Amino acid sequence: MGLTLEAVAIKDPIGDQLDYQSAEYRDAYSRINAIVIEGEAEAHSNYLQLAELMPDKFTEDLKRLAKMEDRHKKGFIACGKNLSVTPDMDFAEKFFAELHNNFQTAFAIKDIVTCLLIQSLIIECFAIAAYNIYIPVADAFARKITEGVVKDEYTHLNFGEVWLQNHFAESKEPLEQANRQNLPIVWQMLNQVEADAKVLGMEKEALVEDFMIQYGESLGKIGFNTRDIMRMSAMGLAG
Ligand code: Y39
Ligand code: FE
Ligand code: FE
Ligand code: FE
Repeated sequence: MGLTLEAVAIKDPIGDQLDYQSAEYRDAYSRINAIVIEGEAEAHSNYLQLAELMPDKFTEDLKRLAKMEDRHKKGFIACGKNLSVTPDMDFAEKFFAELHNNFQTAFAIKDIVTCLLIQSLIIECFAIAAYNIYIPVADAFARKITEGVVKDEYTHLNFGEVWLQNHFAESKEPLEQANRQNLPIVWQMLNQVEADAKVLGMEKEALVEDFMIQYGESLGKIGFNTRDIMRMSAMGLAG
């Protein structure tokens, strides 16, 4: 009895209806898959750049995180190949351009707080939300890969949380400023992929909800109060 109920609960009704071989699915996948591959590649290089900025005692950790991102990228490339999809990398590069530029600008002035906010908080929370929403509707091959990846992303998020928590007093203002500049970009990015995500069985509302929960929880761990969290996590989120 209990077993039957559980089996029903984990079977996703949307997942069952998806035709992973349809032209529509594969077309949408060519963009979402590219975004994830590009995101993982940029995350790899962002952690290597953070290793340059941060004190030596973090170098080993950051290189380990970078290596994980490189592995993630390879996993998602395999997911695209498995569906015979060619990822639209031009689209993906443009998709990340604004966040990428902001990270590079912060790196150039050795602004660790902004770099961590962009990569370890915003991008990791975006990844965690997207991967958690994707897993129940993914094809069996991609599901397995994504389940392994999402565990790592929590480790990456934790790295940023711990450092920012330990430097909260001096990071509070710059974090609010960097949040104001970068969070609206994420909501715009989400709007750009809303239609493609839906074809893959992922609803924008679910992505927003998951992101907000994850990001809010992180801001809380770092030291922000509930009022700050509400204000910060809705920044730039239009209806
Ligand atoms: O740290 C990481 O591994 C993050 C780079 C990966 C970003 C993944 C971005 C996912 C956005 C997908 C949007 C689908 C609706
Ligand atoms: Fe990753
Ligand atoms: Fe990540
Ligand atoms: Fe990551």
